[in-house]
Amino acid sequence: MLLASCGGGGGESKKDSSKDEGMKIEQKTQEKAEKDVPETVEITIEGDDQMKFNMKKIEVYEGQTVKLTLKHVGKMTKKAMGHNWVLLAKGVDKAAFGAEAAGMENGIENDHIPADRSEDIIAHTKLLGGGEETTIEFEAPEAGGYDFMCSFPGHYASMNGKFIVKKP
Ligand SMILES: [Cu+2]
Repeated sequence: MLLASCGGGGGESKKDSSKDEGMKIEQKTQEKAEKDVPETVEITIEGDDQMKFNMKKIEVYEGQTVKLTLKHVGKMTKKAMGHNWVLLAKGVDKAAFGAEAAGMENGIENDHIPADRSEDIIAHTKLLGGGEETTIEFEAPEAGGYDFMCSFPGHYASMNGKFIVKKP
């Protein structure tokens, strides 16, 4: 009787430990997948004198450090054809933001970034004229789809795209 109860108990504990092992293996696989994502991702996006970005979609992973370089490959001045790169927070109305940024006073001096909209902006560059470039660094936000745009007056309608953040 003693033996039987002992065996039963042993069997039960064996079952439990194999369950644990299964969970551990699953966890390890997840950790490994995350490690395969580089800590930093470098992106270069160009704006030109035709009021265009050279990419419509940027993809990164959640939590990655994004090193983004904006290059103005045109020749026109900042006043005539300025470009910036603005990443809007989730759910921010692109058109409303663009209109506000365009209509602001002293826009050129303030990179066409409205001071009171900082909560609606994840990251942004300064405003560039032809031949200039700038690099910013920021952490990729939580997974999802975001909008990026140039907030120079009249540009957001053609200079915009999707910033996709994927789960590792
Ligand atoms: Cu622009």
